[in-house]
Amino acid sequence: MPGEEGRPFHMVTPLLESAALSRAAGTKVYMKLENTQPSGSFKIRGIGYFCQQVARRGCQHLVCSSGGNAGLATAYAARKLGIPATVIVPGSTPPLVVRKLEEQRAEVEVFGKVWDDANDRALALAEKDGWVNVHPFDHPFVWKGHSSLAQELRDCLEAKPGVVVLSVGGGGLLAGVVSGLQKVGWRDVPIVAVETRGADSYSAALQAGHLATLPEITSVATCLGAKTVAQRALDCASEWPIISHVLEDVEAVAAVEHFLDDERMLVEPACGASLALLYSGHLQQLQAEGRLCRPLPGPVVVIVCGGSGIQLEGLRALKSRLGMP
Ligand code: PLV
Repeated sequence: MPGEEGRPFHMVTPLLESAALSRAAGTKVYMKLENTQPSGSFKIRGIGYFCQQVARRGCQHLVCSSGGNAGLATAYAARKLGIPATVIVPGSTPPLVVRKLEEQRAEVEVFGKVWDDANDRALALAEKDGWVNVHPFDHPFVWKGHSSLAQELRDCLEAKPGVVVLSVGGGGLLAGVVSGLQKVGWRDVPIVAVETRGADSYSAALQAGHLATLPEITSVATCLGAKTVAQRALDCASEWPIISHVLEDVEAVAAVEHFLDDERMLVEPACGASLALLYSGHLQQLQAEGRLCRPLPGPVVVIVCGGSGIQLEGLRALKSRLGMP
């Protein structure tokens, strides 16, 4: 019998049809509402699982470098497990997230400009005795935890999806979903892997045929801002039909606003990127180019990955920064 700490920390999230997204995409769209997870994003699936595993092996202190959401998941899991946590965030992480991390009783350190800087600092701290580094996207436990998402889709949908749409930062969500789809036997369901320009390290790696490191992160979708993706994410592309797609910050932010109006939920631009694929006509464009079937053999599932680093004031600020009306 698994005890309390053996139970997963994540929730089984709702899968809802969206009339607005279906209208925009010209086909039936389901939203997998990962924004309703404790800690505000899908991250608790993989990171919750990782933290449980290392706690069993005697970890005494968790340290996580994060754009915000992986840190929030770590802080949540750490509190449940009764282990202290230190979260290193880069300067690009909104102060709102720092406050939320402190509310979860994590010790917070702001270090460097982008996530990669914070990662260097976390790796150094993790050298201490009993400390364990929680990587936000590059660990098999993290992928295994994220893979539970595909099982839930399998339990909920009558027919398999025609396509799964998700956002890519370092590629942990992608790697988890691929492994989950492999497990449930939905072998021919393509995935559209969406990034914003200026955080497009997956697209860069696919084009180069090997891992590529972006010189800097210029996108406002800071939670997609890993300069280099995980090797596993790149390997997935040779095992699975993955279509990489890059769109603009303005489209991702406009999608955040549309989604708020349509579905009454506020998400980060990192998640807006996936929504923009549907709102801004990119899905139809992929169909017109013959990269996706038309009609699709099943519904679209968009992973609403969520994110806690946004409030109305922040959305307004992003719009004015991007010169949006
Ligand atoms: N965010 C990571 C990495 O940031 C973090 O530390 O929180 N959607 C949201 C809302 C996210 O927070 C993230 C990752 C992603 C998508 C992308 O997930 P990934 O990294 O597994 O591809 C720099």
